Amino acid sequence: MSGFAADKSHPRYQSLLMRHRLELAAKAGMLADSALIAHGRGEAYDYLLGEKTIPSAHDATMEALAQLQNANSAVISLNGNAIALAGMELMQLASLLQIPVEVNIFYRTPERMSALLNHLSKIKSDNELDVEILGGNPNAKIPGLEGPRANCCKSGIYDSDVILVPLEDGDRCEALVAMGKTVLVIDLNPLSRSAKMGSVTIVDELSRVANNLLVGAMQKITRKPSSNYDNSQHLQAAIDYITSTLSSKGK
Ligand code: PTJ
Repeated sequence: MSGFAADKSHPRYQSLLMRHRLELAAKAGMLADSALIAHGRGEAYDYLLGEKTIPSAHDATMEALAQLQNANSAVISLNGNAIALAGMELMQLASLLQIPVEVNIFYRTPERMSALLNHLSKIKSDNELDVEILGGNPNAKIPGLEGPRANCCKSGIYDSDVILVPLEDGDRCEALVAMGKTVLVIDLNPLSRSAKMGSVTIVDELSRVANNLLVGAMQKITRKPSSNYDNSQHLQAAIDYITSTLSSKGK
């Protein structure tokens, strides 16, 4: 990757690589002005999680995969940070699962939308992926939301029954749940409103989740969604993990 000098043996290689991906995406006009602030908040939680997938997050990831595989009409919603950090892996996942992706951003400008859509189209053509990329021509609105962030596509987010939303904001997550959808959230902050609102919240770093979902889909791990999945129990497991990390670091 151009301009990225860190050695793979560096203990924080993965974290540095993610920062570099965000820097490149910012230069290409793909990110919101506050994207790096949001990422920094995520990094702080990731540090407390030991920068690894904890068991409850792995379980939530497998539940999310089961939900995506068993949906009638699943979609992956992509914002600036998600595309910068794991655009390739999420496109590969969508291609394997034969579901569309939809670019749907909080800070919507025509310039950002076209930079993000062009980036995904390039990933698609360079890797010969079979994915429908939605978001360019929204023709529906998420009820209960004001402004451009309500815009979505009828054949994507609007009609979906299961939606994967990496780094969603609390309001939109709530609005999607109110539409009756199964909302799969990725958020390193187990205390966030989206984490609490989600049907299945994966408290893990987005690029690790994308990779775990992709590996699961490639290994053709198929299971039915659990009938008694308890999101709050999984959030509590993440909080307990963080608390135990803090008390052991204090010793
Ligand atoms: O591209 P846009 O316009 O849709 O804007 C995207 C951002 C992320 C800027 C926007 O959605 C935003 O401001 O997000 P928030 O409200 O700051 O929320 C970001 C949440 O994601 C926080 O709870 C962070 O802890 C979490 N987070 C940040 N980076 C990661 C993360 N969770 C998982 N993986 C990450 N890499």
